[in-house]
Amino acid sequence: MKNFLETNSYRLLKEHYNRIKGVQLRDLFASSPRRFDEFSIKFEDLLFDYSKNIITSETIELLIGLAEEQKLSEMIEKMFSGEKINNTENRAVMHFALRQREKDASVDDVFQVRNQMRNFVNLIHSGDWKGCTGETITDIVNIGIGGSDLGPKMVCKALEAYSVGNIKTHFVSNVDGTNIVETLKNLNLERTLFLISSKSFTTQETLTNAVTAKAIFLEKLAKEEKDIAKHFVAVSTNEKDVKEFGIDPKNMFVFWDWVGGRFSLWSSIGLPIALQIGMDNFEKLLDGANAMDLHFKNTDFRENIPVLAALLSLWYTNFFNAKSHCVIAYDQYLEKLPDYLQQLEMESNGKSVSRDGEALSYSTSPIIFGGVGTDSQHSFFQLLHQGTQLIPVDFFAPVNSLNPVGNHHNILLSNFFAQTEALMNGKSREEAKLDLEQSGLGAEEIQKLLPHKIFKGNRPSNSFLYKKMTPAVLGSILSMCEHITFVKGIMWNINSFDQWGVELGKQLAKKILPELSGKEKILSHDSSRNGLINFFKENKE
Ligand code: G6Q
Repeated sequence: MKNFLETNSYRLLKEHYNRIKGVQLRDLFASSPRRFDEFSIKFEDLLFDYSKNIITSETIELLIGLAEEQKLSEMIEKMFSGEKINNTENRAVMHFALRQREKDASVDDVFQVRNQMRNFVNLIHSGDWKGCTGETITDIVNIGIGGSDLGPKMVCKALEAYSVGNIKTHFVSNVDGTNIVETLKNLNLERTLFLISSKSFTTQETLTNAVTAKAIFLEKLAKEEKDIAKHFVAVSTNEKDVKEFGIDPKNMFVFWDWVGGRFSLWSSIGLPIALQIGMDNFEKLLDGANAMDLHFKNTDFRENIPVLAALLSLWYTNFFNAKSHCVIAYDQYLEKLPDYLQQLEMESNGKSVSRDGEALSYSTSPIIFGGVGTDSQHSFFQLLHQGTQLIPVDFFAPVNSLNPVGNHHNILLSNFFAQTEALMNGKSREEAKLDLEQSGLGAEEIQKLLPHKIFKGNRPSNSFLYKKMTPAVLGSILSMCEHITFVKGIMWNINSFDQWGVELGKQLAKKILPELSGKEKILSHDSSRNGLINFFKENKE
């Protein structure tokens, strides 16, 4: 692996880019009736259509050449064989092992913990697990942040339709007291179970919320300290601190340092998911992910969905100079997908030094943003269609709705199909002029309005269409996204599995915290920080 700007493939791609950059997608479609067949892949219940990208078959060949020069196959092999490819933390990267079938297991412990999860979920669902007043549990409050929050929260939302019994999951992540206070306001503590989810069990936000939850519980409900065992369980790698917090290690679900936080929803961090949808559905989620793992590991790059999607993203980032990447779900169940992908991609690939610590002279992760269709259409799509930047878009949509009502789903999907067409084809000057003429406007008015009505088009998109939202389909989609992130990291020669960038702010906050108490004026920082802190102190009620 090297600086890919120095590869032969990069040079060839650059020349190819100069030839192809002005090509219009409309013309590519007009000249090849088989374009969709050529640039789409079916994988189980999922269809990946990447035909609306500014590419030809030569582009794909050259991008694959680049992947080969960057030794992508070797790195895939290394990850799946458990090598310590997270080089700055000296750790293996084995989230795939969490979803392997037992017969192929790389790590036996995974199945012990999964059994422990199954027993626990069964106890909660059967009502055999009782709170300290003898009530059964109906509400699960997950206290965690970052990777210990975003994945499970997104999946719980996405698979809401598969909920079993009357279990409701709630998520508290922010250290802003409003988050926990508002969450607990309408809950009956007698029926509430707190999951303290923290890989390290040292995260300030999570521990602050956990201590508050425990204090509220002790004040309002518990008669004695041992009642805690009936309402608090922990998901962590840190047994010592879990014990110290007062949680019985029997009620602790472990995972391992080879699972990165943002890749951990498949581990016991997924306990809120399993509690909401049941262990059988949770295992279907794992199976769907495993199927995609095998596809990624064993399929030729020309037919490999994560590899192709990653290379296309790189094509826009490093050749078309795209700075962002948009994700739109025409599926209300995926409303939290953009938040989750934001962490997955931006925390993993938001790096500016190589694996060996050398400063990079090329762009890495684009800014990920997005939302659900059709809401986003009425919000920021204006910029996608007529803004000055090229922003590739990934669309996700189900063929079948889990909530068929009236004509909603056809209306929804017609918008999805229409948006991808509008982005691609745009509206030419002639077409816009004709529209205005047909609306009966005079020549002067048309002249004035015309520039505002033109859509340049030629804006690329991928479409991911799946039969319907199921645990297995979701598992495949998420595993695909993880592998896309991994492939980009390899291409850019960065370590996608650390996140040192989040440390500095944390350290500074620790220094500032004691300064916020007491009356004395703060003069030790720059004038802005002093001014802000002193304004805070003077006005604090
Ligand atoms: C994710 C990151 C980060 C982490 C949180 C919570 O990949 O590592 O988002 O998940 O900082 O960490 P703990 O689970 O240790 O509390």
